[in-house]
Amino acid sequence: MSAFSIIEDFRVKTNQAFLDKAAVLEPVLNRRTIKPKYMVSVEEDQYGEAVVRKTAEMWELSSMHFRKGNKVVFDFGDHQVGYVSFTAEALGSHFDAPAYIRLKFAEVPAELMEDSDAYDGWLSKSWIQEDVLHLDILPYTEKLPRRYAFRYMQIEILDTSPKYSLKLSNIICNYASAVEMSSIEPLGSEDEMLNDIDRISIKTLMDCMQKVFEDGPKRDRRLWLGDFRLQARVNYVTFKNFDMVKRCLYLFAGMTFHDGRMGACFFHEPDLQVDDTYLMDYALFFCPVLWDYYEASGDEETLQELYPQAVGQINICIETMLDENHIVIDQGETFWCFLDWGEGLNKQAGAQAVLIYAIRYGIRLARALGDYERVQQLEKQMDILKKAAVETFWNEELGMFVSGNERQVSWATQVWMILARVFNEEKSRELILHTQQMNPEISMVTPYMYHHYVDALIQCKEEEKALAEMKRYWGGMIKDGADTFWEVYNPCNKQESPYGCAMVNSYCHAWSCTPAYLLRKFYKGNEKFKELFRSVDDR
Ligand code: RAM
Repeated sequence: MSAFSIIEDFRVKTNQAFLDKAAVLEPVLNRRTIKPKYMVSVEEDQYGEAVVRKTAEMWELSSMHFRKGNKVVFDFGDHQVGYVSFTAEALGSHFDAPAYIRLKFAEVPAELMEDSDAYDGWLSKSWIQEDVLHLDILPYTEKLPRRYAFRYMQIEILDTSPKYSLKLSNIICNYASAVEMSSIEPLGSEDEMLNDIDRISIKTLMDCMQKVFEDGPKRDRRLWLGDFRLQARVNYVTFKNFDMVKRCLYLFAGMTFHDGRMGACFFHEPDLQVDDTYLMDYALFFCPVLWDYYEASGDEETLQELYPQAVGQINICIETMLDENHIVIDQGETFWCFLDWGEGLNKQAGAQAVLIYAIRYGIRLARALGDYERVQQLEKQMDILKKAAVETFWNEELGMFVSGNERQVSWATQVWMILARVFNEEKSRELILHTQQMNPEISMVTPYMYHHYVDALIQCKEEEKALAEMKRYWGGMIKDGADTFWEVYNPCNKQESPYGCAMVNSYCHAWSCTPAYLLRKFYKGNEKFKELFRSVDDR
């Protein structure tokens, strides 16, 4: 199902002072020169999986000559985000025709086996990272103007001429990120799998931290509120780059829909623009993002300035999105609330739960500012919404919450009702265990939703199970070759894509970086999990 929103005559409300604050906080990116590690071949095995084999060392490149039909794949050894350059020379009697080459950049090897002409998804094909170049004069150092996200770079020689062959050298990626990973202390677990999961999570976040918290450096390369909330949480236990969070908060607050609703997504280039997409859950997340930021940074000025807009998102939902029974009105198949990319997922009950969840943070914000009238009002609203949620969505017979007219049972609905604390801890625990047992057909397909599931398990004091699920899911991605964590991962369907074709899936996606947060916040330093971590003396 294609999911986007286009508003003709889109009107925005701008707070220039906020946008100016955000502009001043634009980071200067750190740059590093990265060279490929070696050359490889990528071929399909009998199961259709990509198999990578090392074919040559980089020093061997100086004696290689490439002609029409030749392909060479450079492996940079890890995921990179940056600007690539290389030098091409002609060897032979005369350089009598331009060199004609095709470049392909891939985050995972499977992308190199795909034929972009066969792409039939609903997102723009322009996200596929390939380019065709004519090199008119050789020797020449090509500095590719586009930023790529990749580990593998393939150069295919479409043509030279019978009179010359190509020699390639100086292949370089100028890596860019707003942060440095070397500043982060390793997790230090006895369990190597957890160390890997943590390290890859942090690498994923680092590659997404550019001029804003990008959702993915391959695609969409922009700031989404839902992704931002999770990225900021991981950032507080790792890079601690408060300025970038502050910048992104002020961007969302600095330009909204004309009626004050916050956009789901923000474009920071070529100029600052809020997207004409409103997602109820994402807008509500402005409350937890602001609270988390205040809690981590102690920046009261920002809290004060942005508080009205944060609680404003709650008010807008209460005033415009509920029916007379205090239930969120289901907007069906339109792109109105996200939750997850699962096919056919009904969002109604989940949206109700996110509203309750956001109110909890609204209360914290109001308390921190001494706005007790608002605290009371929000507490009252929360009780009404919880009661309505149980009355409308709880199905005693099934022992689970249902959603929408079709009374659909999904994982997302249960998880969000738990995170909303609609039930007490014991009943929530029963619910999550029962959900595991029943395994509803409408499952979870993104690391984003899996994060909330693991978070719900932790909230129900099922930390061992949470850890096991984290290892199974994120560990599964590692076993499947992840250098950075992916946008979509369905262990039962590796070709799963919300976009109708996996070629535009992103394989370094910010919302999948949360294990570093969960591990560092809930497990490290926790007595119960002491044996998972090496003591300081052992290091
Ligand atoms: C996709 C991206 C992004 C997400 C939105 C809802 O475009 O994956 O990360 O937040 O969907």
